[in-house]
Amino acid sequence: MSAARPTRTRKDSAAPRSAKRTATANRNASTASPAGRRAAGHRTDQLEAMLRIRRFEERCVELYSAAKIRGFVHLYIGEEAVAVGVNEALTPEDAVVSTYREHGHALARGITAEAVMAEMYGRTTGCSGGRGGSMHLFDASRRFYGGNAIVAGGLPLAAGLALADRMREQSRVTCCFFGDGAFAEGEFHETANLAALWKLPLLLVCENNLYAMGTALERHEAQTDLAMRAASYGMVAWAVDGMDVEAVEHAARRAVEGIRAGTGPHFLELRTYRFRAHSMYDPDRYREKGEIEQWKSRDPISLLMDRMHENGELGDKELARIEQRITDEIDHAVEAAEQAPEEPVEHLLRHVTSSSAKAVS
Ligand SMILES: Cc1ncc(C[n+]2csc(CCOP(=O)(O)OP(=O)(O)O)c2C)c(N)n1
Ligand SMILES: [Mg+2]
Repeated sequence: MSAARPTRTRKDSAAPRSAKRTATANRNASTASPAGRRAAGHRTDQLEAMLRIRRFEERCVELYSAAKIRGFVHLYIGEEAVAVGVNEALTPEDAVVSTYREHGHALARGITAEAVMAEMYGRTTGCSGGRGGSMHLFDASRRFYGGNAIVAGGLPLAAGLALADRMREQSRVTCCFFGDGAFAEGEFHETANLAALWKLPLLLVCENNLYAMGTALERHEAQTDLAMRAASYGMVAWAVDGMDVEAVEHAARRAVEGIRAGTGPHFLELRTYRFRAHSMYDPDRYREKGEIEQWKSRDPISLLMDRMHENGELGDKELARIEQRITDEIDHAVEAAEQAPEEPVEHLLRHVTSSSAKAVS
C-alpha cells in the first residue's frame, strides 16, 4: 500500500503560491534592511518554536522508555510547522481546540514546557492538575480548550466557542485542529454545515498526515481532496504545504483575516506527515520505509534551516544558543516534574459532580 505524496504541486499551488512568492521575496530581502531583519528575526522565532516541540517530544520518548510517563502518548514529530505557523496568525484572545496529538499545539500556544511536562508525569503542577495527561492538556487562561481523545470531538466544542464569541460581539477567532480521520465522522460534517450556515468565526485546520491510525486516507475516504470537500459546505478552503512553516503562516493569516472580516469559517488542509508511529504502542507496520524517508527529506525544521542558511540568517553559534536554551528549559521541566507532588488520594472526588459519589475512607 502506498500513500506517498510528499509534494503535490498542482493542488498545493492554491494558497501557497502566494506564500512561495513571499518566501522568495524574503530571500531576496537584504537582512541589512529593517524589513529584512524583521523577517529574519521572525524565521528565527519560528525555528525556535519548532525545535522546542521537537526536543520536548524527543525527551518524552526517553521518559516513556524509562516508564516515567505512562498511558497513551501521540507524538507530533514531523508536523511542527502546522502548530507553529497557525499559532502565529492567532492572538491571545483567540481560542484553540485541539486533539490528542496536541503537545505541539499547547507549546506553540505558550503553555510552558514545565506545565506540559508535569502533566505528562501526572503531577498536580501540570496544566490540567495532573488529571489529564498527554491527551488532555488544557489551559483556559490561554484559551486553550484541550486536548480531546475523541476523534472529531473538538469540532462541535469549537463551533460552540465561536458561536459564544459571536453572540457576545467579540472579534475573536476559534481555531480547531483535527486530523484527516475526522472526515469520516459525522461531527465534522455537522460542524462544517452549521458553521458555514451561521458564518461562525471558526478556523478549521485539518492536519492531513495521510493516516488515521493504520488506515491510509484512500482506504477510508471516497474523495481524498479534503479542501474540495470542505468547500462544498460553502466555506473558503485551501490545501497548503504543511511542511513549510512560512506557507502555513501565510495561509493562516489570510484565513484569519477573512474570518475577522465576517466572511464565516475558513478551512485549511495542511498536508503533512508524522515521522513516528501513531502512538507509543503502534508497531507502524502499515507504511513503507521509503515513504517515511521521502517525507523526512522535507522535514519542516530542516526546510526552514536550509532557507535561513541560504539567506545567511543562521550562524552555528546562534543555532547552538537556541538549542542550549531549549535543552535548559526541558531539563528544568523534567526536574520540576520529578519534584512535583502527585494528587493525594483524599482529593479523588474533587471535580466529581455525581451526588452518589462517596468520600474515600
Ligand atoms: C470517535 C472515535 N473513534 C475512534 C477512535 C480511535 N482512534 C484514536 S486515534 C484514531 C485515528 C485518528 O486519525 P486522525 O484523525 O487522522 O489523526 P492523527 O492521529 O493522524 O493525528 C482513531 C480512529 C477515537 N479515539 N474516537
Ligand atoms: Mg491522520
